[in-house]
Amino acid sequence: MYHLLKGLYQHLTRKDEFSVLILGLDGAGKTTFLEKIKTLFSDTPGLAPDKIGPTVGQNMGKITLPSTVLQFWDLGGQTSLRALWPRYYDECHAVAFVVDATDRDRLHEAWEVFDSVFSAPQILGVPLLLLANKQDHPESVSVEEIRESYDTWAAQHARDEAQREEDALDANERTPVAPQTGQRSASLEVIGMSAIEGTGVRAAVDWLFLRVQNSRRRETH
Ligand SMILES: Nc1nc2c(ncn2[C@@H]2O[C@H](COP(=O)(O)OP(=O)(O)O)[C@@H](O)[C@H]2O)c(=O)[nH]1
Ligand SMILES: [Mg+2]
Repeated sequence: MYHLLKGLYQHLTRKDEFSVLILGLDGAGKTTFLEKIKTLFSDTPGLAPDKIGPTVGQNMGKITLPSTVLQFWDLGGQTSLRALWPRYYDECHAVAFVVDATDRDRLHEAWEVFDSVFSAPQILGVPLLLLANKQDHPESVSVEEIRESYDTWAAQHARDEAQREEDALDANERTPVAPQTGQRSASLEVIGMSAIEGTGVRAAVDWLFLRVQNSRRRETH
């Protein structure tokens, strides 16, 4: 009974406030994205791109949408700072992962980091959006190519994992590897964006806004 009443109370007084993590390698454009969100969706304009330095620690930005508050956490992407990300996983309602589509040399590194987010147990069931940033740049990889690049990397990664498992197991005890990540990647949403110019930023926020409303995690808070 107590739990029922507590649940009802929480339901009635619930503020629709959701946390969105902005993750990605350093230099991907996470802070530029956050500042553009502030400019487009709040009364206080965000920092201009030339005023943004490397992020040490975190930046936060809150925007108010119809009956909903979205709180964005832009976490530092340098290797040393990535170790802090999992501390935020339990509390987040969605993840926006930003990829620098002009940096072909670091795409694989981006996929490795993306995969570590993707396969974190706390992130299962949390809406995950991939943003192919810097689409304004003439050298940038298109959304289709970004998806292809990830799929190719993920397929290879799955084969490597299966091989490792096979090597580790006795031939009689082999079990098929769960294709969980593969299944999820098929439904992965990729949006092209230019955080500097603002193209795709509204589409990204709209997607996150809609998805957090239906997020399973919402029910547990
Ligand atoms: N051409 C282009 N450059 C961008 C874009 N977004 C960010 N940048 C640049 O990429 C660099 C890193 O951006 P920043 O937001 O600090 O990346 P963070 O480390 O992920 O927070 C800066 O020089 C930005 O001006 C974009 O959409 N297009
Ligand atoms: Mg930053």
